[in-house]
Amino acid sequence: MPPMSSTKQRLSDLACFGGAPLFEAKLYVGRPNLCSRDKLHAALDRIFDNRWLTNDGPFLQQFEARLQDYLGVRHCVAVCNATIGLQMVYRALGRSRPGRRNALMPAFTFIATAHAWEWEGGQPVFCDVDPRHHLLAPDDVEARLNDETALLVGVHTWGQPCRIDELEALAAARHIPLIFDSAHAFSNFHGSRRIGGFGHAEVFSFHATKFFNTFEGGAITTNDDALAEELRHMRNFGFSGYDRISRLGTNGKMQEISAAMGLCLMDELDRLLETNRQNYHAYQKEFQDCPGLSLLQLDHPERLNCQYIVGEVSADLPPGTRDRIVDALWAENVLARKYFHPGCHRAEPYAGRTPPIALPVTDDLCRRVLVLPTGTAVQPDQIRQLADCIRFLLEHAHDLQHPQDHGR
Ligand code: T4K
Repeated sequence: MPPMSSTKQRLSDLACFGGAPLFEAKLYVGRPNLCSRDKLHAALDRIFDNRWLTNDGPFLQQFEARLQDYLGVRHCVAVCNATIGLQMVYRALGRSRPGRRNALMPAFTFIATAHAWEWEGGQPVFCDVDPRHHLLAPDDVEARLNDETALLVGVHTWGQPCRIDELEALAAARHIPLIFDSAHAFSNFHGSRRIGGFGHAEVFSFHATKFFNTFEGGAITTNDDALAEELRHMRNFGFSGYDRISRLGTNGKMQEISAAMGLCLMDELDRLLETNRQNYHAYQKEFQDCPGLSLLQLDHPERLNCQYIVGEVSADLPPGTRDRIVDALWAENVLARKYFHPGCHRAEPYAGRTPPIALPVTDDLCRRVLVLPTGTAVQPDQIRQLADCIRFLLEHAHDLQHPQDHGR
């Protein structure tokens, strides 16, 4: 194999044209951040000593208490993943208005936001987002609200708080429950409060690819005592005591080892946040003069987890350029992602439904957005090399071949 190439000067230097890849080891979006091995081993020893592996164990209780304290919210119900968490909240709140099946939500989100509601027998109604922040647009929500609306779902996309105050006003005026999919927003602030206590409930993801993870996992947060109790029962098959089943439930429980991972990683949150913010600023610096690609600018990066580095390929470049850039990056061992492509409204089972909806901003973003690697597995000099490579790719956008299959 030819040696790694640190700069690309000719087309033949590109890995997609036979050159050496920029990086020897793959750079991933969503490479898990890890805690101290020794700490997790010690926790595992205690789990073995306890012989208590799941079902409301001591690590889970401690983890939930710590999350409540950290997020400044009355209740935290840890779950096995955010998708089940969303399903539980949708079921608990989405049926308060019988006969209504529609939940308004952005189409520019991970498909789980929509699937969880569909899974509960509802029907997602997709709304557009704003081009600057990629967040649910309240005016589009207002235009689509009607007597069939059961729920309003905001998504704190890329960790940015969505337009919470306006969505709260819209939901309150119509007496519709408001839920936030906060999968990206753990530890982030809206004003002086952390995300977690807004709307009727919020749902976090602690999936391996999130900056804070519990292997798989998530948490529902709420200030509503009755809702929290209902969710705790729901999480455990509907049991409200031994031999007492008080409602329909599921298995949404978080295991002890996941709660232990969460506790260990909470001790390292400052380090993880610092790394992400440094990477964010390094990316901003490297890409400030990069014709053809602009990075999403966060309003207050010092108050956000900065876990996604989001680029937008210029609309002036030929159609398909984003896809060709992503393919070329994969060949260089940079596994950039096209989140969120396709938009939910163009994915099954929603795409085949009529009438087709026009969501111009979403459609445009889905064609142009790419997400770049960050987190503790990415080093500052790699960001510089990556920026040089992307600049070269953009300069030669017209020469790039059609997307090739790099083993995806
Ligand atoms: N709502 C929103 C807005 C979300 O973004 C998500 C999830 C959810 C709800 C649902 O949350 P959970 O039910 O998952 O708790 C990934 C994640 O699986 C998903 O959690 C996340 N959002 C979504 C944005 O990204 P994929 O299909 O892209 O995952 P995958 O396997 O391709 O992994 C992404 C990259 O991370 C890969 O390049 C490889 C790398 N990776 C992944 C894993 C699992 C690693 O290096 N190590 C690992 O262990 O969805």
